[in-house]
Amino acid sequence: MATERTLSIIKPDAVAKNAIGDIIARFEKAGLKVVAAKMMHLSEEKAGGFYAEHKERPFFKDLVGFMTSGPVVVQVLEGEGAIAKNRELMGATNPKEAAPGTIRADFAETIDANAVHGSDSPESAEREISYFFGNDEICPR
Ligand code: RTP
Ligand code: MG
Repeated sequence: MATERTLSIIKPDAVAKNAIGDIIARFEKAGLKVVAAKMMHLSEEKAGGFYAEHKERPFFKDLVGFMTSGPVVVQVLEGEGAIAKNRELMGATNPKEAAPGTIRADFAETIDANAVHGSDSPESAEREISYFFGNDEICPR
């Protein structure tokens, strides 16, 4: 499998729980490398643009409200099959359906406050990485 990059966000609920380190440790233990990272408090515009694909969905307003409710940690993860591997570590969108041992099963409470985001395809990964990081902010390793 090819080396890939994916965008990961530790969402406001997980940051508020002091789970940043535990979550990043799971990525690293699974062989993913952090090649870019920053903490930021998203504006409505930045969060809305990020989730533009969901603009017409009934949960869009709540999603943007939640993503702007506190700081997030945004990172680029690199590794073999990084996109699928990250989605596997995250678990299902709804934490109640997430497999035991996944990040969402262990750190998330609800489908709204579900601890992490991960790109879902190579196309989204490319768009999402460049939405948050310039090339000079990514450190190949
Ligand atoms: P994400 O984009 O955050 O990694 O999550 P995902 O791919 O697993 O889920 P997606 O379908 O892209 O939805 C984005 C986020 O919107 C919220 N959501 N709420 N109330 C609902 O039915 C509903 N569906 C989705 C979740 O917080 C989800 O992470
Ligand atoms: Mg998604």
